[in-house]
Amino acid sequence: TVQPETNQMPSPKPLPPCPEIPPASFGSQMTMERVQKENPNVTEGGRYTPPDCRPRWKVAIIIPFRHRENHLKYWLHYLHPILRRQKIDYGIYIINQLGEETFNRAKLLNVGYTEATKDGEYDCFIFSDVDLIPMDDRNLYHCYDQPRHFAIAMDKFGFRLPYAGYFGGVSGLSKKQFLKINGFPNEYWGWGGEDDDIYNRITLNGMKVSRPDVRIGRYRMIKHERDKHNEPNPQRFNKIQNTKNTMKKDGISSLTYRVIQFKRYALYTNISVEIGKPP
Ligand code: UDH
Ligand code: NGS
Repeated sequence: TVQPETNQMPSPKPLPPCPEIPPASFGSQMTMERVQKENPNVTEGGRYTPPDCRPRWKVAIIIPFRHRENHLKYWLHYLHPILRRQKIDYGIYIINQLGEETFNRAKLLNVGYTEATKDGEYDCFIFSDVDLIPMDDRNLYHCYDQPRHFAIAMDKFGFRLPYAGYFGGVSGLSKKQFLKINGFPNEYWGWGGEDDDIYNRITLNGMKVSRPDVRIGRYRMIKHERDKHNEPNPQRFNKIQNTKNTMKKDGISSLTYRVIQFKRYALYTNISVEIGKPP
């Protein structure tokens, strides 16, 4: 009789049991190397153009940024594949506020518009927070005949608009729409109100906000603590009452800043800027 073959190899250690609660979906385990491997057709600076058709839009995606490296890895991991599937031509621009002065989201977005315009022939600008991940591929990242609000149903608001005039999170304007409202305000230092000011600019200039269906405009926000140096701005309530008077002077027409570093990485272009401090 034939003896059963004996295994000469030491028997492999059994795998440990899987954790009862699976690891957090936005932990710290994502790496840029992995995202790069997943997106081989994205070219230097985070640019992409579909290989098989003529894109209808050239979209600059602009992200206001400071000290959110971990969020950025996840944003790139989720967004590059979604954007590729949407068959648009796009480039990713991270606008990094240098120093530790009060954060100024809207001014960084103005910088992003200006720098992207110098870098490529974009006709559409999408402004996205670094911690917002769309959940539905049908939420199309291009421009519309009215300024677009994309992030209309965030998980933290129970997948509903928090108020009718909400324009925060992710929004998009064509070049023409952006210039019509003189861009965004530069004078909102700290948290809050700048998105409401932009909403006012849009309606005061005879436009209205376009939005996707509430079932499509769903987002997950990566949970985080309040950032340092971005405290709620106590002037915000007064300022949003005055958009009509301030928008003509304060905007893309009055923007000043200094680029300290312009660097193309594999998955995005990083522009580090000095934008000053509150008066
Ligand atoms: N941002 C940075 N760094 C900062 C501040 C803001 O990168 O230090 C950017 C980032 O893209 C962020 C966006 O600006 O997504 C908007 O930031 P925000 O602070 O206005 O908005 P968010 O809703 O946080 O992310 C509000 C405070 C939440 C406190 C929750 C406590 N549990
Ligand atoms: C409003 C803020 C907006 C902000 C929105 C959602 O009250 O800037 O809440 O905030 N406007 C003013 O403060 C005037 S959130 O819940 O995401 O922190 O976008």
